[in-house]
Amino acid sequence: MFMLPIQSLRSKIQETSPLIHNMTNVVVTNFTANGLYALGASPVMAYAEEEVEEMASIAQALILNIGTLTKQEIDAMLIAGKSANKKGVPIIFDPVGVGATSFRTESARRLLEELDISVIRGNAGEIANLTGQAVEMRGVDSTAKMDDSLETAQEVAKTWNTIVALTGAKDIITDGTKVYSINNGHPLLTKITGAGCLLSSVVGAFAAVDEDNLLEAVASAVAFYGISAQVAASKDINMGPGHFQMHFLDSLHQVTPSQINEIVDVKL
Ligand code: ATP
Ligand code: TZP
Ligand code: MG
Ligand code: MG
Repeated sequence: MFMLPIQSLRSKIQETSPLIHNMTNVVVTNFTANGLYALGASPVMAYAEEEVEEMASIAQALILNIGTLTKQEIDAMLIAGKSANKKGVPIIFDPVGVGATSFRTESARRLLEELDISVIRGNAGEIANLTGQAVEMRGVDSTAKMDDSLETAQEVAKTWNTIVALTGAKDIITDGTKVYSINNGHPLLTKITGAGCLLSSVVGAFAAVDEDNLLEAVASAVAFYGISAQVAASKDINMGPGHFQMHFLDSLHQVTPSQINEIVDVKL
């Protein structure tokens, strides 16, 4: 039986506190920083054109998230991204709401064309819109069905020579050839904002401590995140989104190796 290195990468994050440079949206900034701290990483948010080149060059991962994009922010992302590429810092791209407006679609294409992106993490609609299919989006939420998601994820991975994490009730992690299918997670994740955005940053933290197998690091991040959500939701049978958010942050910090082993549900 194969095993993902979930606990060993998680321990490495706790031991080394990798610096994660987030260029993210105004909705999820605080939640993302708290989630990364709970995991054991060191978050920093930095956006100014005057400093992003320097910040990205000293980070262990760079997260580009277009949730509340502006032209200025995309220009700054390109500066940060080129600096990260020069230093070999992995870039995680979250194409929030791509397909909802032409500005989002054009900006996502610019980032993909001009940067070498290590991982794209998005919902089914977002990943489909990156193939040129016009899939309807409800703002930042996916309305896409999961039927042909595997082919879509593989196509995006091959086109941009990257790893794709397509998330939803089931998650697909692929480099275009090898595929991990992950059945962890909890529906309450769809009732709080930033569940996807924080996951993209958590993927960055796992990528930051990975030495030689990025695909497994990304799958480990997504599985760990889903397991943490299940542990959080199990604290109370009547749990609502407010308490879930609080318990979820605790779980990212407190989930035990034996809970990971018991709950993990991954197929290769
Ligand atoms: P959306 O904006 O469509 O909600 P998102 O960017 O927030 O997308 P999701 O696809 O919701 O991202 O993924 C965030 C996390 O939530 C992932 O860990 C995923 O596995 C989990 N998740 C999403 N939907 C479900 C579900 N119905 N059941 C279990 N886990 C889910
Ligand atoms: N609007 C613009 S960005 C954003 C909203 C609601 C947050 C999206 O977060 P997620 O993680 O994709 O659900
Ligand atoms: Mg969501
Ligand atoms: Mg999202």
